[in-house]
Amino acid sequence: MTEMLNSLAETLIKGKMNDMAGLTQQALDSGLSAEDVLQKGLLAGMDVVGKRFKSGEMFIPEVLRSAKTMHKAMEVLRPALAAAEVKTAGKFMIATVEGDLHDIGKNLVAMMFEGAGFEVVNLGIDQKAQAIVDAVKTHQPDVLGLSALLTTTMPKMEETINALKEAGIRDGMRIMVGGAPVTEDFAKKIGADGYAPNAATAVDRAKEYLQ
Ligand code: B1M
Repeated sequence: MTEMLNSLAETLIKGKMNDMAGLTQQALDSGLSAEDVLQKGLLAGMDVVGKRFKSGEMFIPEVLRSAKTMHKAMEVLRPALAAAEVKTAGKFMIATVEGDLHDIGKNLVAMMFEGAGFEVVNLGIDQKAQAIVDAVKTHQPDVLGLSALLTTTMPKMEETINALKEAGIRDGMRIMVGGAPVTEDFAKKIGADGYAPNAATAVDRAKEYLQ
C-alpha cells in the first residue's frame, strides 16, 4: 500500500499527466480509501511540489504540469470522495478583478488550493465588484482570493473589498490578494486580511486562517 501511495506522489511531482488517472483508479481498486489516496498520496506529493516551488527547485511550468496532473487524479477521485463525504479543508473562491484578463497565476493558485483539499470556486477573469459580491452571497467562501496583474487594475481590489463591506458581508470571510504588482503593504492599505506572493504561500496562509 505504501508503495502505491509513494507512486501516486511521485507521479504527481513528476507531472506524468497521462499516467495519473489510471494510477488513481488502480489505487482505489487496490482497496485504498479515497481519503488515503488524497491525503497520503496526492496531497503528500503536492506538499513536496509546494516546498520545491518555494525553494526554487521547481519552476512555474513544472508546477503547472503537476497541478494539471492533480486535476487528472481529482477527476477520478471526486466521485469517490463525494461518496465517502471526506471533509474539505474549507471553501476557497478566487477571481481576477475587473479589467484584468490574466489568469495563469490565478488558475495556478486555484489548482494548488484544490490540490490542498479545498473546495474551489473559480470565478474567472475580469470580475466586477458586484459580480464578486453576488458570488460570495451564493457560495459563502471561507477565504476569498483576488488576483491582479496590472497596476491599473489593482484599485479594483479595494473597490471589491469596499463593495463587500457595503453589502455587509466583508467580515464573513478572510480576503487574500495576490499577483505580481501586489504587495503586503498594499494589502494592508486596502483592508485585505493578507497577501500571498505565490500559490504555495496562499495555501499555507489560508490553512493558518482556518486553524
Ligand atoms: Co500581460 N502584462 N498584458 N498579458 N503579461 C504583464 C503582467 C506585464 C508585467 C508585462 C510587462 O510589461 N513586463 C504588464 C503589466 C505592467 C503593469 O501593469 N505594471 C502586462 C501588460 C501591460 C499587459 C497588457 C496591457 C498588454 C497590452 O495589451 N498592451 C495586456 C492587458 C490585458 C488585460 O488584462 N486587460 C496584457 C495581456 C497579456 C496576455 C493576454 C497576452 C497574457 C495573459 C494570458 C493569460 O493570463 N491567459 C499576458 C501575460 C502572459 C503576461 C506576463 C508575460 C506573464 C503573466 C503570467 O502569467 N505569469 C506578464 C509579465 C510577467 O509577469 N513576467 C504580463 C505567470 C504566473 C504564474 O505568475 O500571474 O504573477 P503570476 O501569479 C503568481 C503570483 O503573482 C501569485 O501566485 C501566482 C503563482 O505563483 N498570485 C496570487 C497571482 N494571483 C494571486 C492571487 C492570490 C494569491 C497569489 O490570491 C490569494
